[in-house]
Amino acid sequence: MADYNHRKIEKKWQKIWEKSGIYKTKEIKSKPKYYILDMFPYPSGEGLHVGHPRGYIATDVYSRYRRMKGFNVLHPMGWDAFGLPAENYAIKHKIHPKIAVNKNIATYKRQLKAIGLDYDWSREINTAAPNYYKWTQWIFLQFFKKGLAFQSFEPINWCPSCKTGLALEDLDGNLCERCGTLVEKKPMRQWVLKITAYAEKLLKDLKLLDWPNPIIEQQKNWIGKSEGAIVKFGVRCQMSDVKNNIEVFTTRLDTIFGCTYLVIAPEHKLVSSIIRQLADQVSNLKEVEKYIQESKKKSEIQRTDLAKDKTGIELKGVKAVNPFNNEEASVFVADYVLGSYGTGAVMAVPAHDQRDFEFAKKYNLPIKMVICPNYPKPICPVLDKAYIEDGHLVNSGQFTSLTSQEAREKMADWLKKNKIGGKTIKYRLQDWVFSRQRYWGEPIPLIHCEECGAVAVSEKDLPVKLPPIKSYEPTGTGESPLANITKWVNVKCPKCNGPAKRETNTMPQWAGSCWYYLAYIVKENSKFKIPMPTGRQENSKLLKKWLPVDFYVGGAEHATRHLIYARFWHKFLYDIGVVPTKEPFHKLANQGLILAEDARKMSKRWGNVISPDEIIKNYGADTLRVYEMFMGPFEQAINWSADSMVGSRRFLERVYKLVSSIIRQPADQVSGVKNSNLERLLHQTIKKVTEDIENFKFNTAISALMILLNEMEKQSQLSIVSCQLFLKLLSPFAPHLSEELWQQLKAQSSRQRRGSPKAAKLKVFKSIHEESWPKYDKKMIKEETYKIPIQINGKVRAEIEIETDWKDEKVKEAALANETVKKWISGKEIKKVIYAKNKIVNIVV
Ligand code: ANZ
Ligand code: ZN
Repeated sequence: MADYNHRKIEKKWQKIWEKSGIYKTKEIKSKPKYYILDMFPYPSGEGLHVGHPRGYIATDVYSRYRRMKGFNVLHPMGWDAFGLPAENYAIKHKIHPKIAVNKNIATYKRQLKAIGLDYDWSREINTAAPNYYKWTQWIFLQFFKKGLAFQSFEPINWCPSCKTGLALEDLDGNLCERCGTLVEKKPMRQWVLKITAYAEKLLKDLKLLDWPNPIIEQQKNWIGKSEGAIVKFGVRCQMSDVKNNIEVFTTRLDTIFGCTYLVIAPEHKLVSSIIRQLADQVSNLKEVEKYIQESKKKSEIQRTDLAKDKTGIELKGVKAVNPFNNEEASVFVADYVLGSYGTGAVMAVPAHDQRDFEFAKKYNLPIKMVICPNYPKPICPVLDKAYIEDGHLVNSGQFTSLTSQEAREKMADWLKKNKIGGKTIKYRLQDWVFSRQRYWGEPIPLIHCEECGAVAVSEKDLPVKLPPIKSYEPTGTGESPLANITKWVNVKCPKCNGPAKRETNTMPQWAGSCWYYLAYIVKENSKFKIPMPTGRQENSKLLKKWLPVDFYVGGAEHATRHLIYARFWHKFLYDIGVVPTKEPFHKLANQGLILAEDARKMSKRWGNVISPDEIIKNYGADTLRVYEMFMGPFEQAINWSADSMVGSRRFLERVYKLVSSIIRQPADQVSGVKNSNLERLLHQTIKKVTEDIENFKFNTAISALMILLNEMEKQSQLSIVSCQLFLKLLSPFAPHLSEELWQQLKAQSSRQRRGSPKAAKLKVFKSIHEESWPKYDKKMIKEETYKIPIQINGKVRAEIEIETDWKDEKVKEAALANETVKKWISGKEIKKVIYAKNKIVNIVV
């Protein structure tokens, strides 16, 4: 018998599948749709390693399964080609990013195809292609027109190595997420998207989603909703009365009678304005200014680190007035308070907040307890740390004796009545810094005119193409390299026709991935037909049909970046009437990492990278696929193991050998062989594999197939039908081998039926992947009936036969109806019938 020649088989079927277009998604009305999506890769220069395709293989298995179940499946793939990773790679290797990216795409595509993934390549997209980014720019313009894209001059995070401004989401602590460099604060002009306008919707609609809990939690924390109050403190100086107020944000208004000082963030506008207005009254002005300078060097993470010693400096000569009791409190500038959160100022309550407690101890500030844990005996303990729980109020004027909860309500009402504050909600989420001072991104389609300000490029002039350029390295001046191309920069104002300049910043790398799942749906003849808000009906029908993405699979590292950004864009597009659903991705799963055999991340640096090319060449794509699905639970990280990989290869070799032996048998020997035990196992396996695939438990699905194979190998004779069922179950995992054997079996069985080898020639090619998914027979999966004993008053008197799925009542009835039992109990009163499941029935008379 010829050996299992994976190379020949895999090449052959990949060609035939491509030619016959079986994976192309057609707009079939009669079938229900299923949209399954992978997080698309940015094509890096190294190509794929064996860890990358774990998720792609999983969606491939799932989409094949769904197709066989009768769904019209959309399973597309594309390239996230703009952005820093691609550009940094290009700079390092001194290749123009466009050339580098295209080369890398070619490599990725070849590798993905070699794995036998069932993508509909006619819908392939590339975020860096002008026909694609035309629409990225178009969506940006819609934000702009609604006032949700605006210019800001606030200091932002700047990576001195990548030479660009970054969004909060691009940081890893206080390091640049891309290159690990410590970021700085730099004031500069930038475009910002008002994602905070969607904070509440982003939070609320999480409950519509079927996502893993950890991701939901991360999104909640990132949005960071806080319900609290704003309070205005008056400002008083020794010599003059001031009109200034200090507004603080607090979640613990109930503690306000314990406020003994105020803290303002060093970057707060109020600090500079107090210094300006009251310079002569702040006695330690020099020191204060020095402190402010120092704090600029620290990152937010350093500043808010709970373990770090807190520093600050008093504004001597300035006092704040607590509106609740008119008491004076000193005012500090301290960098543990952030300018970017709340109001940038805090009422410090050392008795009930740990940071304030430590600060108060250090600077010898009064600690006043106002929440008592020992109510109704208001004996407050001596504190060695802050008491941070709720309790009852003490020393709090008219509010004394209320619970914390009641006090927060009543005090907020009081503030509102006196017009000095009230309830408010704050979010941690910050607006999205959306401009980059880099070359390799979508140009922001705006024009600056001295007369008209920032003006949108006319929609008919989109895309604003990224001009070809020789020197694309970042300048570091805060300007993008595009600023140097005067020919491109100088244009006429679309409004007044006067001289104007193009915006030279580009969009961040996350822009293109905010709508790519829509692009796959509306791609037609290499154009994208995004429906205009005013409605191009035929296109919105497509979006209506395919949205939302039913199942989205990718890495958990995107929890608070891509998945927040894309939800934000989608919600905006929903509000302007472009998309029909509130959320883009209904169900989500995250694959675990595949680590190297040494348990480290696969990386060039460690020299432990395994390429799928090698595995496919030596063992086959089907082996790679089966192994990656079998290696362990899908969401868990796991080490690569060459030995186990070879085990998967053995499994496929055994399948090949067994089915080949059936194919070679004379026809009359394989037909009509029935074996009830094997058939039962077959149906049990259909049930198990079906349920496991549904639940992304691929490893246990494959082990069920292994058990079935063991049994099949033991049979002296096997029916073609059982082989066919086996192959169908295996086909999502090992599509090439299953197809090869399936087609051979088909030829064999039609020879049998028609008796002529000629008739066996197939006229129309029908792939196993277009066959229907096997159904199990409920009756078949039951174990045979079995016997249990019946005791009467402690002695075994009879035996009955029962079936596994009988309910307890039915077993008891059967016991009482037994002829022997009837004799023993006739004329007696039955006191109790006890059934010990699957073991024994006890009758007490
Ligand atoms: C007084 C107080 C008393 C507070 C108390 C807490 C406990 P979350 O829940 O995270 O929203 N805060 C407000 N703005 C701040 C800023 N810009 N930088 C640092 N801290 C700030 O936290 C809100 C609480 O964090 C607020 O409530 C405020 O301290 C502080 F027993 O006000 B609290
Ligand atoms: Zn960087």
